[in-house]
Amino acid sequence: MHELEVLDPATEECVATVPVTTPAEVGTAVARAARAQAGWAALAPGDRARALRRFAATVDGHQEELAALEVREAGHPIGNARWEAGNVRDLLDYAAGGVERLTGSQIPVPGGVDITFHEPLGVVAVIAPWNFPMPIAAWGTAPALAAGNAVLLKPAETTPLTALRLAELALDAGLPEDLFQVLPGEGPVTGHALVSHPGVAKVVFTGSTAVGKGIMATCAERVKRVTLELGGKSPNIIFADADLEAAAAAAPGSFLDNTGQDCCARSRILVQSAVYDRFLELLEPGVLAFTAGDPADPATRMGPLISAAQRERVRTFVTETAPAAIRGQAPAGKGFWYPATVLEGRPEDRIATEEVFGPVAVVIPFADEAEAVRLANATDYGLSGSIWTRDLGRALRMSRAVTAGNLSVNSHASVRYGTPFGGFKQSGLGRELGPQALTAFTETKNVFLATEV
Ligand code: TXE
Repeated sequence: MHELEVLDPATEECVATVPVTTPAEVGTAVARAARAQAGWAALAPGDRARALRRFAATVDGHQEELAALEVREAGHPIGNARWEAGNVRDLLDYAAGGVERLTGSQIPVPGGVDITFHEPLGVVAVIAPWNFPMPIAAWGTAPALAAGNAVLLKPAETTPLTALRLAELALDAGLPEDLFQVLPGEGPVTGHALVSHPGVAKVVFTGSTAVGKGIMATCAERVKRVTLELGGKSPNIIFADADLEAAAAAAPGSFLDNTGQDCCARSRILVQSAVYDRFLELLEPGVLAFTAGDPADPATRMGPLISAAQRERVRTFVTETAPAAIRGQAPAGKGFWYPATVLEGRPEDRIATEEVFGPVAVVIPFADEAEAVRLANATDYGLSGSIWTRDLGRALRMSRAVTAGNLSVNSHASVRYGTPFGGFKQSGLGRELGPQALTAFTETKNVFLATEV
């Protein structure tokens, strides 16, 4: 039987082998999920909410175990991994709170009564990436279940372990058998079988823009519902009037957290020319503090990259450009290590336009607000970005002018379970999280009852 080999990215040791799901097994899983979904959708909303809250509590009770698993399969620092497990619990709780508030409406019309319902879609496929294996799996799964759907989750090839454990915990918490199944396997085989299966009503995909385009094309064949959360090349825009110390202290985490494998990474640092040199000086100690090291050590701020392939990809960006302005440290020997790196570059460089997905940022000067907007918007992406200024008017003007789905002013925070998240342009389609998260997993049905026949 064909198996996935899960490697610890910090040691390159094999942590586990996991059997892949064949296309025939995907078919069986869809049929079972459809049966489970019918019963789940028929439950009283309060009972569905209670089941999800039990699932949240079970995840909470296993936070340490899940975090340790995330350290092993993804190389995340333990402190970050604990946060991720907590985020899954929070997402399930938030979604549970939405079950009984997923109300339709009655709209006044002449000649009758008009009712709008939100009905579950049926079976939903969630295709998850490896960069945040647990939270991103839960972004799709929690609201989809809450809205009355079944979920088939395909985790990334490199990180199936936390997903498999979550499915076991769901059963422990009393969720119906087959309602939430995890189907490990390769993207083009298991993933494609799921996306193209006629019994799957919606696909939620997080991953590369190239694969996202292919998934959208496959979904188009059946006009299947699809949500895409793709890459980014987000700007961190620093104006001369900003609190420079605060901006420089926050910048390293914004592109080095998760070893830069973050779709929201602020990997293009745009700095107003008047403060460019000063900002680089202030930035350096913070970048150097992100020494890569053992993810199981609570003091570690940066782990390894996910794989040898990802490290090779990151290397191609750095060798092709100018010498590093700032370069941190990473262990030698086993493990997919890469040091924190800051390059000075030009807007047209590959490093300034393509997503690196590693601990690398480029710094580029700009003259004025108009140039900042032009540079910020000069990519095919539009996921997130930060604006550092003390001028409230400028903060609002920039927030409206930058074409991205998630902006932060004097902050780098992009993701909160209670606020909408998603990209403009080629960063994605649709939104996840926030108050509309459940509605995105429903079909709207309008019914008119004539009162004068
Ligand atoms: O992504 P893929 P990869 C970006 C980032 C990274 C690059 C490549 O720039 O360097 O993508 O990463 C599944 N049908 N992001 O190659 O291939 C696959 O099995 C169905 C940004 O790992 O897109 C995995 O589960 N599924 C990002 C998931 O898609 C398919 C997160 C993502 O893998 C499939 C990850 C197919 N034909 C990478 N092919 C973000 N937005 O946060 C692959 N998959």
